[in-house]
Amino acid sequence: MTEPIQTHYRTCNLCEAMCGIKIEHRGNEILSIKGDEDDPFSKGHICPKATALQDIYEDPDRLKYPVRRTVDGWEEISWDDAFDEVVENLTAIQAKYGRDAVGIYQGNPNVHNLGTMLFSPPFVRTLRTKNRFSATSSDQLPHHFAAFFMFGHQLLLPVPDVDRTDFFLILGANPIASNGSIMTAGGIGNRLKDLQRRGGKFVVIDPRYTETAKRADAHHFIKPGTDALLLLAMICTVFEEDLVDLGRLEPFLTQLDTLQDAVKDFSPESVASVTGISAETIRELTREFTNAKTAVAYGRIGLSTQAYGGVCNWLINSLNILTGNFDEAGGAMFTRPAFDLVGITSLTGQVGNYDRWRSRVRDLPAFGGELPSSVMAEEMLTEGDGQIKAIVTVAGNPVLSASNGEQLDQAFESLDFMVSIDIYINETTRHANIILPPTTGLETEHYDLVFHYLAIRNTAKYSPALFDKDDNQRHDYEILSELRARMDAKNPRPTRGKDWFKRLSPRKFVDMMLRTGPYGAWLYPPVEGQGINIHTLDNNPHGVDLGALVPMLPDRLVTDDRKIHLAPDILVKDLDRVRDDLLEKSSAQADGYDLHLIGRRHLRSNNSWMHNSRRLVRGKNRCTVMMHPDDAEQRQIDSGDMVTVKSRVGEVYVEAEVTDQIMSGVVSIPHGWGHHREGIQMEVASEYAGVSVNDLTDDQRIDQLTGNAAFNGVPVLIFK
Ligand SMILES: Nc1nc2c(c(=O)[nH]1)N[C@H]1C(S)=C(S)[C@@H](COP(=O)(O)OP(=O)(O)OC[C@H]3O[C@@H](n4cnc5c(=O)[nH]c(N)nc54)[C@H](O)[C@@H]3O)O[C@H]1N2
Ligand SMILES: Nc1nc2c(c(=O)[nH]1)N[C@H]1C(S)=C(S)[C@@H](COP(=O)(O)OP(=O)(O)OC[C@H]3O[C@@H](n4cnc5c(=O)[nH]c(N)nc54)[C@H](O)[C@@H]3O)O[C@H]1N2
Ligand code: SF4
Ligand SMILES: [Mo]
Repeated sequence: MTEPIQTHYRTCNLCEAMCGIKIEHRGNEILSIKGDEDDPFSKGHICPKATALQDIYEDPDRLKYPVRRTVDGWEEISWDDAFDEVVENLTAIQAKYGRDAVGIYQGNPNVHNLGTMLFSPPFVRTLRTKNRFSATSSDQLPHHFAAFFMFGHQLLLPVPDVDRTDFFLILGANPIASNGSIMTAGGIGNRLKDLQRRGGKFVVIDPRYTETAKRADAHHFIKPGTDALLLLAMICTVFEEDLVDLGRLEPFLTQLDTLQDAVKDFSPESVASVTGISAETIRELTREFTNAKTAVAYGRIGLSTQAYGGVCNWLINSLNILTGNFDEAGGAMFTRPAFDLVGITSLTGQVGNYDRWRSRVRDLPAFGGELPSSVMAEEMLTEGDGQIKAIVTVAGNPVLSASNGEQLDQAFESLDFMVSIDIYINETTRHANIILPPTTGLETEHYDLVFHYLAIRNTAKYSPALFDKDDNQRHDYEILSELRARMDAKNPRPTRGKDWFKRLSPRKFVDMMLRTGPYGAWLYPPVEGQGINIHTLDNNPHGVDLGALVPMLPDRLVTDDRKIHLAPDILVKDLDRVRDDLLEKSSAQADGYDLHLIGRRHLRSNNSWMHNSRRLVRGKNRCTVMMHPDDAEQRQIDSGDMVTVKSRVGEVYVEAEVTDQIMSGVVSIPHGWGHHREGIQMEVASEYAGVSVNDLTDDQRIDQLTGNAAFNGVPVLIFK
């Protein structure tokens, strides 16, 4: 008898948009993946990547059992042997060289995975190493940095209230391609259309005329890495033209005068030529922003992965605050999620930290318990006490995603031992001695711990696993738990007291946090007279809508004085660097590196790891270097020509795409490609290899303040 067709509802966990999806399947056979019209948040929206969940599930290249690298290639081994070998090596290396000799790198899918979100922290603590790294310092670290110093908690990230704003200023983000980031808003395209339909406007500031810019009411090209100046000039104008409107926030703000003083020299006239935006445009933009009934400035990757990311994020918050657009409907707002990570960590004091230790080689401060990903290679390659001799990577592919990938290749190769928890043998994991492959996607249960808390509405949704795992498979959290237990057993001083982790499954954990959270059983009854617990979510497979964002201040603040700090010293001081580098140094570049490199994302791609889905990668080559016709003509380059792009650290040979949709002087290559490297086992990805832009980005180019990678604005030269 054939099995019946069944329907399963869940949340797509590939990007931050948290789209509800509806999967029809017969047993283990997937028949269709569509948008879930009944999901109260995403309302049926999906993108082409959702269907690739099927490709990942069925991918013959995906590892299903642990493998060990030998001189004759990879061999399958048992879980028990794999765990033994990993723990033996890690403990031996720590015993011989000290705890910091083992490093760990956690990649992006960790934050899209309930199990790793809950079970990584105890595992990391068990390693007791200072050499912790993650994709955070290649991404949103500057947001955390600004939040920590302004609001007292690194996780207090404001999100733009897109559904209610009248004026949306987007800097360095391309949500039509990325589907939004630190702004979880399924179907962002429709939300932007609604904004325009209700008479609102959105304006994009970007060195490229992006998919989002094309739909905007206005777009302004900006020279890469100069947004801090634009924001300073806007704030300067707000003060100069008396446009400050603190509203409700006035009693819980400090350092207004310091901020005014800090920005006073940055007139629109003084920054116009450097940013490429005229003084008149900057003033007009500021007036439009302040005159709008509600407005919100929002910046993402373009601003946080540049040399002044910390300052940019501080200034964006400040602009919103000064104009009455903070913690108010239509402005930048904080969320109140059902699993309230910020609430709990505010109570326990885990609000973040800065400079508790420094990196050994470059002396860069740790933030939030992690060192910058840009120092990872040198910590492995530079000999001496404290050198990293072994590394654990969890759901990360730094060879393609962190700066100076070729150096990372060498660094991983030089290690005594490496273990990767990953589903593929890819550019990074090919260096591992052992790979421990978890379940993924449709085989896992899901509650979006991180993205509910970055969402533009308060919602909650739990998805059970669609497919049972095979007996031989392990979930990420089971792998982490087992490693932790075995490491602890070998440790003369085990990390005691955390053993409740052993007894709590992710589902029970979520239930406990929901019950004690802001909508929990006895505190707030929003659903049919009952508070939320896991059963509420079981009974609402499309998700539960908990309403629009609400004002949260001053209660949510965690600064000592319960006030917003508008001008933290450390950020104000960094303006010297902005001034010196951008206004005082000549912009002429040494060594002929006369173009500035930026990145880009494509709707059908997701960082480095989804290129093994044929339906996503097929079609026209997307891994091209975009350049302006004037720059191309000077170098006698035509579209389709193969060209060499060279930076201080490396070079790539790539197809040129000549287009006036990029600012002259700027070129763009997407990240996540470069699957030509030897030894990877991803057949489709290898066929569509492309080149890695991170073979050009420079590990020495960081935001000196936060340590975040400065991928954008890298000086390069191009020739045919
Ligand atoms: N030049 C440039 N570089 C960039 C960026 C840029 O804009 N420009 N963007 C940066 C940003 S924002 C980010 S977030 C980083 C991402 O950087 P990384 O996180 O290092 O890279 P990913 O490509 O996301 O790699 C994810 C890895 O996780 C594995 N994986 C997928 N699902 C699972 C799972 O369920 N469990 C486990 N254990 N493994 C899994 C994949 O096989 C892959 O190896 O890249 C950064 N790099
Ligand atoms: N389809 C798809 N979706 C994704 C991802 C993906 O790889 N593919 N990755 C996910 C991840 S991990 C993240 S973090 C988010 C990121 O989400 P977004 O931040 O929206 O990502 P991008 O599309 O890289 O947009 C960054 C924009 O900044 C511009 N830019 C570059 N340099 C500068 C600059 O100096 N100033 C200004 N003003 N702009 C600049 C670029 O031209 C680009 O348009 O996307 C997520 N969603
Ligand atoms: S937008 Fe993101 S969450 Fe929505 S379907 Fe696409 S990948 Fe999944
Ligand atoms: Mo990211």
